[in-house]
Amino acid sequence: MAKDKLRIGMVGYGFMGRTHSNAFTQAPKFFDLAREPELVAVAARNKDRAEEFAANWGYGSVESDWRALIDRDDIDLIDIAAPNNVHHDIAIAAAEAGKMVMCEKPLGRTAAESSEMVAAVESAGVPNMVWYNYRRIPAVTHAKHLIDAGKLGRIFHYRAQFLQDWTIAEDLPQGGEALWRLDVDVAGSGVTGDLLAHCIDTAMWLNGGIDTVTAMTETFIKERPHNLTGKVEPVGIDDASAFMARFGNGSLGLFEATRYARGHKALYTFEINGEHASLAWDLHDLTRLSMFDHRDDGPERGWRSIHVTDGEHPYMGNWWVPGLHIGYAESFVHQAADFINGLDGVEAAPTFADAHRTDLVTDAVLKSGKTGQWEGAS
Ligand code: SOE
Repeated sequence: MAKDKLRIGMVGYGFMGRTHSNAFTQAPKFFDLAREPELVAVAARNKDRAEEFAANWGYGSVESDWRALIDRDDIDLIDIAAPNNVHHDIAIAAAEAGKMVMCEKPLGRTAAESSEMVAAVESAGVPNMVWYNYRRIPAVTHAKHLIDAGKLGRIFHYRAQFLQDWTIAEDLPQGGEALWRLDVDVAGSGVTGDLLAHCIDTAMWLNGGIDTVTAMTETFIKERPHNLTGKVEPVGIDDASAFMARFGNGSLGLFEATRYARGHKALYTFEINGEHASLAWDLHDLTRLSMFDHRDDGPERGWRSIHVTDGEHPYMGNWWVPGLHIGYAESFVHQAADFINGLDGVEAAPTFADAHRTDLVTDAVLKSGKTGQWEGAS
């Protein structure tokens, strides 16, 4: 029997537009989905680029204004893969039009923005989700299962880093298509909203809510030419951000993100230490989960490296044969599959409300970076 369609309208054609489009294309080939995703239309201001993108990914048509996409009655889901400054208006308009909404992270530039977005999807009663994709790397999902099964016991410590090095050059401009992440008006913040938000989302998923934080933030390059104005303008984003946190379960957190760690391209790592066991994960070796279990026999006790590629590991039974890898792109495929299969009952997280809680923490980090005080984060 033919499945009902899930008709998708995509806003944006950049890096994230590609990861999301690939996810909707691959998901039905590997997962048994409740509905069949269909790439109906893409909206973006640059019509030529949008047409090229649509032809490559198989979208049926192109709109040059996202409002036109929302007005269409042949679209069920609006997927926002555009820069952060437009998430708020698009998500609210989509929800008010009764569309399902998926949004790239961070949900808002601020928690105030995302709280309005949560109110809009909740009052419209539309399914919603934010693309915090790293939760769905099988090794990370496996960590969640081990923690939830109580294998670690009481948790004492959580630490995470997200290190990059692509903005070190002083003459790198800010603003415009590829560089909007450096423009505070568009991005909302620097590494706090872009990179720490991932670490915070995973941390709260694995280890529960964060109550308070104390942070330091720094902008190393204070002025950069702006691609849109042609002038040298002050830089408003944080280039590096580090914070300590107290989790609701009593454990202590240590987080760091920077775009100034020469040699690191996307080194996202986390470690969690409990009374019985510890887990560690590294995005550059993403199929492996390291585990130390103190309950192992003494002479054999040590860090083991679990190759999370077996059929019984999360998501892996849907891919190739045991031992063969999947990667970054597939975390988005899993997210698309979980969203679609969650439509008929089970809510697939992170919802807008979950992602708003991450924005509350990033707001508190940025505030503490200025005040030098501990700040409430929930
Ligand atoms: C920034 O370079 C970036 O692309 C983030 O925006 C993504 O969310 C992250 O997953 C990889 O790095």
